[in-house]
Formats: sequence, structure tokens, C-alpha cells
Amino acid sequence: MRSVLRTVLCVVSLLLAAVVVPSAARADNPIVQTVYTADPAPLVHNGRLYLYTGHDEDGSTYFTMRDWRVYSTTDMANWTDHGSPMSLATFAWADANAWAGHVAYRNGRFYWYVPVRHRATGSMAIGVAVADSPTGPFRDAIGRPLVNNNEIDPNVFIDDDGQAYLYWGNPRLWYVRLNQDMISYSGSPTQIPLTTAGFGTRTGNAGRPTLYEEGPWVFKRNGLYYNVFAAECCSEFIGYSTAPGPTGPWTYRGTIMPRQGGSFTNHAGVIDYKGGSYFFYHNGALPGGGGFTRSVAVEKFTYNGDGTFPTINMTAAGPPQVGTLHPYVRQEAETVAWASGVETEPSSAGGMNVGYIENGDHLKVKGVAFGGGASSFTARVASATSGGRIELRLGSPTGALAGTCTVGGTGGWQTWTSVTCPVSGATGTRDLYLRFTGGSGYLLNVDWWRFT
Ligand code: FUB
Repeated sequence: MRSVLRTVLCVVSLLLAAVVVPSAARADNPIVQTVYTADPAPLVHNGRLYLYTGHDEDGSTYFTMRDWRVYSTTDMANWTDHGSPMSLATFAWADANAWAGHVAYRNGRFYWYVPVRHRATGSMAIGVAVADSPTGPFRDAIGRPLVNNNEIDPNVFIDDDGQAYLYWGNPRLWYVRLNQDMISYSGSPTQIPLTTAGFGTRTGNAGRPTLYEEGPWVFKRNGLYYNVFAAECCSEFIGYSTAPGPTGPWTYRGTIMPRQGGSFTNHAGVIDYKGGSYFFYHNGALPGGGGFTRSVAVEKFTYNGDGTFPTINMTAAGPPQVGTLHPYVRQEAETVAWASGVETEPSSAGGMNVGYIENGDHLKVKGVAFGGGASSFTARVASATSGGRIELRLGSPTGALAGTCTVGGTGGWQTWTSVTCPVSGATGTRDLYLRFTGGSGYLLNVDWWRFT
């Protein structure tokens, strides 16, 4: 990704800021700029929204996907990159196709259901991994497929009575009742009848009479069950059905997100967080983006009074920020609203760091609440070369300069030291840009920062 996107991301983020959106402060979709992401699955846990995604390989010409990614936010604008806590290697019996998954929380554990290719049969199967933390590490929970019927896109819904359901399918739509342990089930997988009343009428494909394609996302709101799904490939739109119970009967309700965005697939995840409703999806909006190089994005929406969905369109602005970011505690460098030109990688100090930084790259941190004013800035940095400078800019990558920290060589890309520099003019709530300058090649890495 670094060679493909570094330069174009710089240009495109500036173009987005200047042309597509009303101000630079709102150019926050897609959510991740450092890799291509797909198939969003949001989960709220302990006041934080976690976003689980797939990962399209750079330059992919098929659904070439080998691992999954995790991001999180507390403000819907700045997202922390937690890296990749699960990959095909997690499942010894799988050999390809790390496709659209879903994470469910139960009994203090996180269960990640994913479709992968079963090495022994060459067909798609659904595995389940488990972790004690939302950011992993995840391990194969049963050492074999949970479901093995060559269909994809698992989604778990736990009803108010505690019964958990696993839904999945393409071209058919299935469910099975999961046991309390979340890694086994009772009864047999059951097909949900794909009737036109339930899932709309498709024209021109006798093999698939309804609009249902893949990617079910089932949830309950005000006593009504919703099934949001990718419809009528290709290209797909997002439609939905509702039912009085978790197993139906389903009634088709129409389109949520029309065909948009330069990817012939789409995949929805719907969740409420901090009093708002959010619709996650993917598109081909990043440079080099398309049907096999997708990016996850999010919109805020409000249900209609009768519980139906409004039409939701893709935007480059994304949702408004919920609250502000606190600059006087340690903030991870990989917590950003927008990353231009850089990548992330696992840090030897734990978590992730921002790396592969070159002259002119920047990180945007949205809505930083400086209050009465910051007097100094400290960053944890490393450099195997001779370092560079971190410019603290307000409002835009070329906005007012509040301070400059000089970073020298530390002897290695993971040899961390702290640098501190004076700050002036950083007051109120501002978008902060960490702009990197220096010579040629990679300059420095940043693990975390903090103002005082
Ligand atoms: O990402 C691979 C596949 O594309 C997913 O499993 C589908 O939902 C579609 O998004």
C-alpha cells in the first residue's frame, strides 16, 4: 500500500478537502486510508465502538484477502488502528478467502465468525475464533469449520431471551440456533425461504428470483427484527426486510443505500452508539480503489418515525464528531481522522505505531480540545535514519504552526525515545495536523504523543 498510495493519498485528501466537502475538518470517509478495508462489522463494547473489517490486498484483481483488521473509536471521527489480530493462519484448516465476518460478545468473550476456504474441500466454510479482548488475539475456537456448506457471510444475532442465531448465505440464506457456548449449535441449518414477498423481486436471473445476494445483518429494534443485506449483484445495493421474529416471516422493505461508490459489492453493518444510529458500508473511494480494493465508510442516520430506514447516500464527510479528543493524556499516533502517506505497523512497545513517514506526510486528529492552551508537546519517536521534524499545525496541513519537534536518529525504527518541544497558539477546539518534514526517504516513526 505504501508505494501505491503514499503520493496519491496526499493529493486526493487535499482535493477532497478543497473540492468535495465543505471543509477539511469533515473529509473523514473512508475511515481507513492506510490499507484497503471491506465488509464492516461494528460492535459496541464498554462505551467504545469496535470496527472489524476484511482487508483487500493492494492491487487485488479478485477477493484476495488474507487477514482481518480491527479499528475503534469513541467519537466517530478519530479511529485507532489495532492492527490484525486474526488471519488465515488462525485457522489451520483454511487456505484462502478471509471474507466477510462478524464479531459477537457473550460471557466475557468475543467470537469472530468468518467465511474462509476449506483446504480439504476447496469450498467455503465458516469458522469461529475466540478472544478475551475485543482486539484479540483471536484463536480458532474449535479447530474445524462450524458450518461447512460452501456459503459465506456469517452474522450473529442474540435475542432478548438469550437465544443466539447464526445467519449466513450466498446464494441461499440460512440460519441455525447457536448454543450458549457460541461455538456449537442445536438442530440443523435451516433455509430461510427466499420469496419475493420476503426479499423483493429480481429481474433477469432465474436462478435467483429475489433481490437477496449476501451479507445479512440481523438486529432487533423496538420489537421489530431487521435483516439488512447486499442486494442484486452486480453492482449491489443495500436493501432490507423486517419480520416479527428472528426466523421470519420476512417482508421486503426496500432500498437503504442505492448503488454507489465504485465497488460492485457493498456490505452493511448497522449499530447504535452514543445516542446515534450509524450505517457502515464499503466502496471504492480510495485512490486505486474499486471492486477488489475497497474501503469501509460510515454515515449517521435517523430511522423514520415508523421504524423504516431513510435512504442513506455515501458521503466523503462521514458523521459529525461526538465530543472531542483530549490532548493532555497519551494519544496513540495511530488514532486519526485521516492519515496521508503513512502506514501503521505493530510497535515493539505494544499496540501499533505510525511508520513509513516521508517528507510532506501528515496525520489529522479531529476536534482536539486544547482549552486554555497547550505549552508543550511530547512524542514517542524512533528513527533508523537521521530523523526529521514534526510540525504541529492547526486547522489544515498548512495551517498555523503551533510548534515544531525535531527528531534525530535513534538507531532503529523500533528504538523509542521521547522528544519535547514548546507549543503556542493551540487553544480552543481545533483539528490538529502532525505534518512531517525532512529529507528524502523514511524519516521517523511515532508511537504516541501528548500535550501539556
Ligand atoms: O469480501 C469478500 C466478499 O465480498 C464478502 O464476503 C461479500 O459480502 C462481499 O462483500
